[in-house]
Amino acid sequence: MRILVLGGDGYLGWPTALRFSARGHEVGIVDNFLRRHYHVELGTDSLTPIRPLQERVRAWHEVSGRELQVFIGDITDYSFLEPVIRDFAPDAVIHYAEQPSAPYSMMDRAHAVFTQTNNVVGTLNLLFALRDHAPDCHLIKLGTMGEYGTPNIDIEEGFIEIHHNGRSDILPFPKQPGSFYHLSKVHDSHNIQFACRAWGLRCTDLNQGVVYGIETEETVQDERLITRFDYDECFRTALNRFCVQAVIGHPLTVYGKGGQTRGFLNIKDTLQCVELTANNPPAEGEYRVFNQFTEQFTVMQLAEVVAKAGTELGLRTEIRPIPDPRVEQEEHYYNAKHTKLIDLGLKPHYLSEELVESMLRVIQRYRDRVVMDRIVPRITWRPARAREEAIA
Ligand code: NAD
Ligand code: USQ
Repeated sequence: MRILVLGGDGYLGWPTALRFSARGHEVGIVDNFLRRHYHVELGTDSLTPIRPLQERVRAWHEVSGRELQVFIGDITDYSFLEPVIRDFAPDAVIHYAEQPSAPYSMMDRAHAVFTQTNNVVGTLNLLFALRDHAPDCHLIKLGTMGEYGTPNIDIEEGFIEIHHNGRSDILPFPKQPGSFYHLSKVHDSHNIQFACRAWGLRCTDLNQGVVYGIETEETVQDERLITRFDYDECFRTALNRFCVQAVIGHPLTVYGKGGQTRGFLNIKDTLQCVELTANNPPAEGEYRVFNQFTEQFTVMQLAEVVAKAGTELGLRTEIRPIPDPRVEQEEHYYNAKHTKLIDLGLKPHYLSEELVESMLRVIQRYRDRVVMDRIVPRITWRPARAREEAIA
């Protein structure tokens, strides 16, 4: 297949590009280095020393003998994106190229507007480019489990059967997202579903849970192929962050009661899920949704696994809950279906103490790179007045 990875310089996009290239597909990467730019803006950096994209691509060629095509540009710029889609003529586009952080989107008005403009306009541009230049292409879009929020009923995979006043229909599952970032994904989902209905495009919306992990089969082949790994308050995910905190001796920052439950998956399973999806495309005009995670945990359970693994390695790890900077339920019902990818053959890598220990060992190699004053959260969901009242 000819596979275009939008956001191919990112945490998930880079290993995904390598995976498909290793399998013999023709792979193109699109990125505008926005992710690298956010870290310059915030004074943070990847724990792992990632190389410039061109150097990574050369290293992959040395290791594998395979070429990756690179397109540097912004997908919100249609004059850039349109010729890329037309000339590359992809069989599948894997779309990771969005601003992925909830806290970043909650910093202030400008960051909320930027997040929604970048994400919604980029996806809209892509839909038009596919309609006009690659209408049979399979769009594999990274959405998020956070689109659903935390309702007090079971979460279905995208759709729910509703009985109302004696009639019934299968309708999109209700969405109650918890940040302007998560909302951008809901807006994308609506636009994509409409484009499938109106223009006959085919799309899989992958509602992915929180990803953890550093290494994949391809990235371990050469240090220059390592993917980024973040631990700061903005661009981290919970488990990755707790692992870095354990290594540097910082108390694990469980927010609030720690009963927040989410779906989680190993980065290796992100690649497996995307590959299974690409190998099993939907029909023309079909919009389908897969819930992409392998296990549910509360945040406190994650912290406990990290604390245990840290103790095994002789680290002094302490869990110290801090007031939740977000507006979210700190204890709640959560039961989300996730059978469609299993039905396609997903073989999960489950979370274990051994796996966390192996992450801690990799992190120990780079511990001198940690920017210590970027651990404690400063971004809050509440407006300044509400914060002052809460403190009083
Ligand atoms: P990332 O920031 O590392 O990767 C996104 C990449 O897209 C970056 O390299 C960035 O430079 C690029 N990009 C952003 N906007 C662009 C634009 N307008 N034009 C061109 N390139 C652009 O993030 P990630 O963690 O790899 O996440 C990838 C995708 O998966 C995101 O859409 C995210 O919302 C989604 N997702 C991530 C997770 C997770 O836990 N990491 C979980 C669920 C969903
Ligand atoms: N949390 C803590 N302590 C921390 C960091 C986070 O308790 O130090 C809590 C948060 O309050 C939240 C939960 O852990 O309840 C998950 O937070 P997170 O930062 O790991 O993940 P989140 O902000 O939800 O976003 C991440 C990715 C995003 C993706 C989403 C999937 O950054 O791109 O969409 O996971 S999901 O959560 O399923 O929506």
